[in-house]
Amino acid sequence: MNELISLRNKIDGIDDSILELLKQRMDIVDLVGQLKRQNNAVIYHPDREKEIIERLVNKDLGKLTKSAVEAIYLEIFGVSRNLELPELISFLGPEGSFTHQAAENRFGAIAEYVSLPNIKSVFESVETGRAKYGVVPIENNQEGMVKETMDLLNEKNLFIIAEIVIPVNFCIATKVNHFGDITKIYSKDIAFNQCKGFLNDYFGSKQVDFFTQLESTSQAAKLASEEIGAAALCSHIAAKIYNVPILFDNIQDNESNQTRFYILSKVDNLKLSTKDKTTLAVKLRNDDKPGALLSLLQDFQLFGINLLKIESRPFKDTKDFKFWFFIDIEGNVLEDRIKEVISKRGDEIKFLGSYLQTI
Ligand code: PRE
Repeated sequence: MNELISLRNKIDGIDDSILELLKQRMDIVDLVGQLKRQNNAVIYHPDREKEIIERLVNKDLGKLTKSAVEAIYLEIFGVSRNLELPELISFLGPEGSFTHQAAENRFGAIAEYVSLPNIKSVFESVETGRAKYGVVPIENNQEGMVKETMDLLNEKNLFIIAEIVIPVNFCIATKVNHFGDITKIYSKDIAFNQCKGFLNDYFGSKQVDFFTQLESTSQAAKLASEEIGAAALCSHIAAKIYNVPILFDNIQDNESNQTRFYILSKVDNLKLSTKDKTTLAVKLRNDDKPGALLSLLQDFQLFGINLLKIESRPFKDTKDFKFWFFIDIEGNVLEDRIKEVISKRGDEIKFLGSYLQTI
């Protein structure tokens, strides 16, 4: 028995060394991946994999067979390729939407993007690992909070790892050189509504069918790229995707219209900075007694935590008219004062993420 224990101890020691070496290998694979992404090179190199296996199976393999070495290495290559793959980012589509613009602002041109039809499918793509990060809208400063995003954050187990704020800017994109030559403007109802002043000044005398309403502003940009005389009232990114020149920029009535987006991830990605924000979902335990909310706010005060936002949301799984709170506070969960208030409140608080505060 003692002999078995000592042999197992030896195996444990060797496994530690194998793991350490695999970690070192993955660090290098990561660098290879970065190089490949910079040069837009292909990730999968079956020729290189074959070369590695052939070199190894021609060594003294001891008790290992060639096919065992091959099987082990094919697994390793699979893990490597996964690591090297450009990050797949899902966003609330369609392509050319402001959420797409927010995603591109954050992740740049190297990342791969997938446009999904609704907020729930963005959450699910990150949950299942099909996408590494998901980008969804959370708030527009004119229209308020996006309820679906708050509710899904409460239901699912994803973390907010960053927020992005972008101005809602519209432009007129067309291949026509002079606005007098535009024969039609395509766009979406919201965009038409948000640019009424400009449209009235420049195209006020036109017939109603001059303005054609579509499902999305990217569809508008696509038509503007295809039809002679057509223009699109759309976002910059939609104009860019369909390669349509911008004739007028920033034509929205309201200059202060901004939308805030979240980047979602399966891991909380915690990092302390000088100005962080923490988002919580709070279900008060004694909400049938007076002062339940007050006692939470007093805890924030006690621990020196500044409240940034509080929104109430209904519980959907009960017939009662009960609600929970979506709360933003200043600070990071890595700070003791925030850790303490969360542990004091126990399961009343669900942590949704700590990230750099941009507004
Ligand atoms: C590596 C991974 C994937 C490729 O298919 C080939 C080899 C490896 O794990 O060794 C590294 C790599 O990307 C490369 O050498 O090009």
